[in-house]
Amino acid sequence: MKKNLTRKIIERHLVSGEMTAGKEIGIKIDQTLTQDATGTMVYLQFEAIGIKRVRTELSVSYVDHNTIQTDFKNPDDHLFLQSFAKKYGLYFSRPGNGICHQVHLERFGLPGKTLLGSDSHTPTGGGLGMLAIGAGGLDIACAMAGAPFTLTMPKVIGIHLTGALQPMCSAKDVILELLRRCTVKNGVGKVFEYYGEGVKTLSVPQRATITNMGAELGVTTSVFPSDEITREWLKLQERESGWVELKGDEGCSYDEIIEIDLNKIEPMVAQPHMPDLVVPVREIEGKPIVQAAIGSCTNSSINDLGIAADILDGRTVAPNVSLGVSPGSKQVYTSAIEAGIIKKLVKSGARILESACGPCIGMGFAPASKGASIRTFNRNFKGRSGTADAEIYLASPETAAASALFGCITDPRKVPVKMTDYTSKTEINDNMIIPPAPADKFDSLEIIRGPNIKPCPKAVPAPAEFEAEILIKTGDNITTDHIMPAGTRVLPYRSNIPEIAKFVFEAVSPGFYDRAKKAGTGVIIGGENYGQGSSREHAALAPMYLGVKAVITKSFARIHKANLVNFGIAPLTFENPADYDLLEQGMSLYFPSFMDDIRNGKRVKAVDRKSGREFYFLHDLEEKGVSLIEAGGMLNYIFKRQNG
Ligand code: MIC
Ligand code: SF4
Repeated sequence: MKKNLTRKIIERHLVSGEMTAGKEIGIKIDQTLTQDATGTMVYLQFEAIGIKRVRTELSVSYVDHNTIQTDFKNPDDHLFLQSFAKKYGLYFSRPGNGICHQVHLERFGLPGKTLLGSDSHTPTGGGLGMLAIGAGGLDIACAMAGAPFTLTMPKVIGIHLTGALQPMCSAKDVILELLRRCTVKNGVGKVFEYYGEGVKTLSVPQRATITNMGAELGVTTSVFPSDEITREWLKLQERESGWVELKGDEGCSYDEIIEIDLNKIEPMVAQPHMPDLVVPVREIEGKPIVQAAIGSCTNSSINDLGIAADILDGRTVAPNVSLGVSPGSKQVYTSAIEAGIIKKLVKSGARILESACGPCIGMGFAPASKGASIRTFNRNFKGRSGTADAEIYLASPETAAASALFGCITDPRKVPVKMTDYTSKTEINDNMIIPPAPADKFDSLEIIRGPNIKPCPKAVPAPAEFEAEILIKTGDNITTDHIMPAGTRVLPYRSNIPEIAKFVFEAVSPGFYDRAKKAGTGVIIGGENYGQGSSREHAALAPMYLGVKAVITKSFARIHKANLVNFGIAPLTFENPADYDLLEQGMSLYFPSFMDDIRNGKRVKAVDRKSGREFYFLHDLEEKGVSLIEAGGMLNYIFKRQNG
C-alpha cells in the first residue's frame, strides 16, 4: 500500500490502536518540549507521578513566555524550572535564548521524530519533517514518564503546492490563504501534509511558518517532507548527521486534496479579531496603524528580520508608528547583528525587544487605545495584546515593514526589495542551553521552589449524580485566551491555581469567579469550536478547581477537550442542537445518573427541575477517557493504578 508521510511516521511510532481515521491510537513520543508558562505545572505533575528521570530520547525546558520579571514570581519560576531540568534529565534553555519553537527547530528537531509540546505551536517542527503535536501539560508529563500519547487517528489532507512565491509574497501569505479558505474551525481531527513541486521552493523556516500557524486551523499538526533543503538547513545548524529523507510514496492517497499555486499567492492580512478573517492586503490598504511588530514563533527567523531591514534600510519608520522587533532566538539575534540587519532596523527607528514571545502573549508593547497594530504573529484574539479595544492585524514581515514605513496598511509590492538569503551568517553557540546532570547525581540535587509555586490541585472523583448551576453561556469560537487570559497581570500566577482561578472568564463574564465559588458545582455552556487556540491546561485546571463538572458545547477544539478530560471535566455536546437556545446562565441542571450514563453509553441525561424539561447530551469518550472522568482526572487515575 502506498503511504503518505503522516501515516509512515505514525506507523513507526504506533503503540496501540488501529490506524483508521477517527479511531483512538497511542504513539511513542521521542521528544518533548515545554515553555515556562505551561512548564511549571508540567513539572509539578511529573514530580507527583514519582519518576526520577525523563524516559524520552530528549526533553527540553524553555523559558520564553514570561520574562518580564516585575517581581519575584517570575524569576522564582525560572529557578524552579532550571533546577528541575538538571535533576530530572532535561536540557534547559535559559531566558534570552529564544522562543521555544524557533530554538527547537534550530538545535533539536529531527525529521521523522515525534515531538509533544505543552504549547499549541509545537507543530512548527513539522517544517523539519517531524510529527510535532501540541498538547496539555499533563499529557507532556505522562510522555516524559514514557507513556504513549493518545490521540484520534487523523484524516490526512494533502496540500499540493505548485509554482513559486512571487517577490514580496511570503510563506505567511500561504498559511493566511489557507485560513481564509478553511477557517479556524474545520481542522479538528486532521493533519495537513504538504507535498508537490512547490515544496522545493520553500526554506525550512518558511515551511515552519506554515506548519506553525496550522495551529490556528485547529489541525492536529502539519508536516513537510524532509528533502535536500532540510539537509542543507541541518548542515547550517551543524546537525547534518540527523538528516533522513522522508516523503509520502509517489501516488499515495489523501483524504482530501487542497491545491495551492504559489505563483498566485499575494500579500494577505487577517483582520480583527480572528486569524481566519483574511483578505488580500490591497483590499484594506491605507488603514492607519499605530504600531507594527515583527517576531513571534511564526515569523522571527533571520530572513524575516532581514527582509524587514531591507525594506526599511535608509528610511525612517512613520511618525505615527512604533515598530517592535523580537528576534526569534539568540542565534537569529547574533546572526542578525553580524549581517548588519539589526543596525539597519535600529537606524530606521525600530525598537529591538527581547528574544522571547513578548507582545505576542501580551507581555508589553501593548497598542494605544483603539489603536491598530499590524503583527507578524499568529493570533489576534480580542484583548490578547493587552489593550481591550485594540485592533490587531496579522501579516507577513514584508507587509508589516512596509506598513510601518508608510504608517498605514500597505501592500509590500509597492516597496520591492531584492530578497537576500541571510542564512549563511548563522552563528552556532549553545552556551545558553544547560545540559542535565548525570542520573547518579539525582539525590544530591535540590529543587528551588519559590513561595508562589503551589502544588497542582487534584480533582475529586466524579459524583454519581449532581445539581449544577450554568455559570456562563458563550457563543462560538471561544478561545482559551477568553477562558484563562494571559498577559502581564495573569501569567505570573501560572504556578498558583488558587490565584489564577480568579481570572477565569474575566473579560467575557465579570463575576464568573464569585458565581462559581457561590454555586460550588457548575457547568459551562459553549458554542462551536469551544477552547480553540492555546494549549494552556489552566483553562481546564482552573475551572476544575472552581467546581466545573461538565462543559456542554456544539463542538470542541482538540487540545482543550483533552485537557478537560485530563482534569476530570466531562466534555459533552448537544444531542439536539436546538437545546442550546433553551439553556441560560443561572439555570440549574440536575444530572440524576451522571457517572452511570458516562460509563454505560454515550448519552448523559440532565433535568431542569423547575420546568421538568429533560435534556440529553452526548460524549464520545473511549475507555480511557471514561476512566479519567470516573477517577477525577489523570493524576488520580495514575495514583489509583500505582496503588493497585
Ligand atoms: C499562546 O500562544 O497562546 C501560548 C501562550 O503560547 C500558549 C501556551 C500558554 O498559554 O502558555 C499556546 O499556544 O499553547
Ligand atoms: Fe510564544 Fe506567541 Fe508563539 Fe505562543 S504564539 S509560543 S506566545 S510566540
